[in-house]
Amino acid sequence: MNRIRTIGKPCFLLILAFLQVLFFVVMYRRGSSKIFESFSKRNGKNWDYSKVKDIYTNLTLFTPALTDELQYCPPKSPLLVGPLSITFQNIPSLKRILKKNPYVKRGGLYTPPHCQARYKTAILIPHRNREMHLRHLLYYLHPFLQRQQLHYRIYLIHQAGNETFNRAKLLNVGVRESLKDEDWDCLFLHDVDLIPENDHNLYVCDETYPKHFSSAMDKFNYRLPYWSYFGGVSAMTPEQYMKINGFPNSYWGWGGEDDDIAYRVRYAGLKIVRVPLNIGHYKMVTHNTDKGNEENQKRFDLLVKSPRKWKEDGMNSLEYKLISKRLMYLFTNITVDVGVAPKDKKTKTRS
Ligand code: UDH
Ligand code: NGS
Repeated sequence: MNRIRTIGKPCFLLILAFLQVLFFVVMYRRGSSKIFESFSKRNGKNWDYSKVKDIYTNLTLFTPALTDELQYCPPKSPLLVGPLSITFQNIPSLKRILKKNPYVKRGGLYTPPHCQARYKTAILIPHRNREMHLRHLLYYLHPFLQRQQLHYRIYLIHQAGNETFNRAKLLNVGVRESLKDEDWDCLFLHDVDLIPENDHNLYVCDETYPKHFSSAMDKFNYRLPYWSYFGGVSAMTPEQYMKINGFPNSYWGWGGEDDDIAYRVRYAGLKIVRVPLNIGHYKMVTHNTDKGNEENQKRFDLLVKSPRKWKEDGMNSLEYKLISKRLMYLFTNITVDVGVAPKDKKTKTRS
């Protein structure tokens, strides 16, 4: 009874209102993700990104083991160095990348030569007309994954033709095609222009939930742009991917498909887990809007329909024409005809 009377008192309500205003001021001034970042820092190492290492340092010291019976790689790789020096000043040639990665086999496949890997990770990159970005990514990603002692393969899912780009559908194709090669533990859905800056950001899936890796991108001042953001780099086990029915095939052009995927995760009774902001640092190669990937004017309508559509638009309705699958020196190139956007789709150039 007494407590009810206290709650009813004007001074109590005033304090409550003050606390509420204070909460919003702090959130607004510092950015919510900055606040969560400080929580995450308490749990982890406070990395100093002004002290960086070359990604190839001492990498080739680990030569093939002399015996056929390899021991499991240690649970924590001794090759990890932390923050890495990433620059886009010179575009490395494929020949140079190849020379620096002598243990990478055709198709962009790697198995540690000195120990038996604990994880098998497939990297799936949606692609068209971004060859320069691809060279930067290959230069940094190969040694990054080798430092983590993973068994891995890099796949490029290349959209043939000049029709509107469809990132999500390309990733569905990548999942289907890569699982024909091997029983991957983990599927990485990786934009071509994002380079991880810290090799402690392990390219391994969370066993229970879909995981977002690019939680702190330089273009967003190393914060999350919004709470449910799931774009850039994320990863799922094949089981998680099938549980959300993969990605929607119906998003043509820029935007919204990553938000749809984030919704699907929830509809399927899962949640998104994230790499802490102090480790999930990524540098983006800056670029302009791509021709053929203009803003999708239908994306908000599609997002509204998402709760009804997710079970029928995805891996279970995926149709495409495989044009070729080539084992290049540093990656597997899957070229695919994903079809065209429905006729009534209107797109406009982003301003
Ligand atoms: N992609 C291609 N080719 C394209 C379009 C997209 O390869 O023509 C791939 C690529 O892997 C890229 C990903 O799809 O990283 C996502 O592309 P996006 O254009 O949706 O996202 P991104 O973050 O750029 O690369 C956002 C638009 C930037 C506009 C900047 C205007 N100042
Ligand atoms: C949101 C988009 C996402 C996009 C994110 C970041 O607004 O697809 O911005 O974009 N969602 C919708 O448009 C509904 S970025 O700054 O990387 O160009 O990923």
